[in-house]
Amino acid sequence: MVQPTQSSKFMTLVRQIHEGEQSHPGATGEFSDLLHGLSLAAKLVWREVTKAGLVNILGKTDRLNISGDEVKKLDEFADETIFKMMDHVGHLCVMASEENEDLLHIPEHYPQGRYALIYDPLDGSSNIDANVTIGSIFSIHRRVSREGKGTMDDVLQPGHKQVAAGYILYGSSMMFVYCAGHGVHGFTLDPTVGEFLLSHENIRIPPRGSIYSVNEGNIGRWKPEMQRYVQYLKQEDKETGRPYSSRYIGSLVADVHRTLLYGGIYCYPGDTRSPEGKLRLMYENNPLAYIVEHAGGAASDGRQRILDIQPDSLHQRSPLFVGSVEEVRLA
Ligand code: FBP
Repeated sequence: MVQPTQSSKFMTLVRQIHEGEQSHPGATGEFSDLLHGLSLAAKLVWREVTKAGLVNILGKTDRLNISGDEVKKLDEFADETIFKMMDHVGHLCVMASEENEDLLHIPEHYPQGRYALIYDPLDGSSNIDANVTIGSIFSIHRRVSREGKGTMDDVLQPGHKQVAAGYILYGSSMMFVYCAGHGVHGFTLDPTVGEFLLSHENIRIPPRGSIYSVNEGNIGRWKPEMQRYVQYLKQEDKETGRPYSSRYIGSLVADVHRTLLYGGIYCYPGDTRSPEGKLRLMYENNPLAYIVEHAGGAASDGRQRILDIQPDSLHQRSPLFVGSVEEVRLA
């Protein structure tokens, strides 16, 4: 006789989203379709990532993207896979990808939907060939334009207007971490059944932490106050738990995921070479800030809350200080 259980052992990503929607009067199931489509695209990317060392998908495409970064074969595959998996679901009116200069419109022969999808197809590209954890990042907004083809206004909305965001980790295991306004949840892929199973329910970031993550190789280009801040973290002082430990993978999703679980802070400040830092507001900072804030943390550009920044261009950058609320305040 089967005993009803509450265990999350059987909580798949699709089931949790469905149940989440059922508790919302008027929910249309569009969301579960969107997140389900993204999770499927992620599985296809994961398949290529895991065999990258074996097949000729490593290395470069000799193409530069809008930010002048070299485009790697795996980037391109991930970019196309996410677009092709999402262009016909009928819930999107427009997409924007870090790898593409302009908006990605939904093909005319597919229905235009109520949402806009913004994504970084493959984050941490400098680590691809070294088999280090990389990821994909996504952000979803409700359209503001009335109907038909989506517009720039549907994408260039402040981060606090996001209705969902998340990232996928391609690491020792594959994880799908998302928030749709009701807690941050992590699912781990069980490759034996090909399903994402709930492994980290309602993630909460510790209010404090003693790990800092920043590329100190840039210290010579930092402002004096940023140099002072990192020097402060490295001084000996038991009372304040210093010195902090330094951890820097160089894959934003991996560094932020660790910060989410262990606490601490990840920083990519502006510097003399790039005053607005390196990271992109729409594809990287907004979705990660949404996740960390919903887990009880904070995210700032050093002056204001990331989610309050009114974007004015698709590929604009902003400094990022994200992590435990006390650590961001200290920074
Ligand atoms: P992309 O790989 O998507 O371009 O992202 C930028 C990134 O690789 C982040 O993942 C990472 O945190 C950062 O750049 C590393 O930059 P740097 O090498 O300057 O420390």
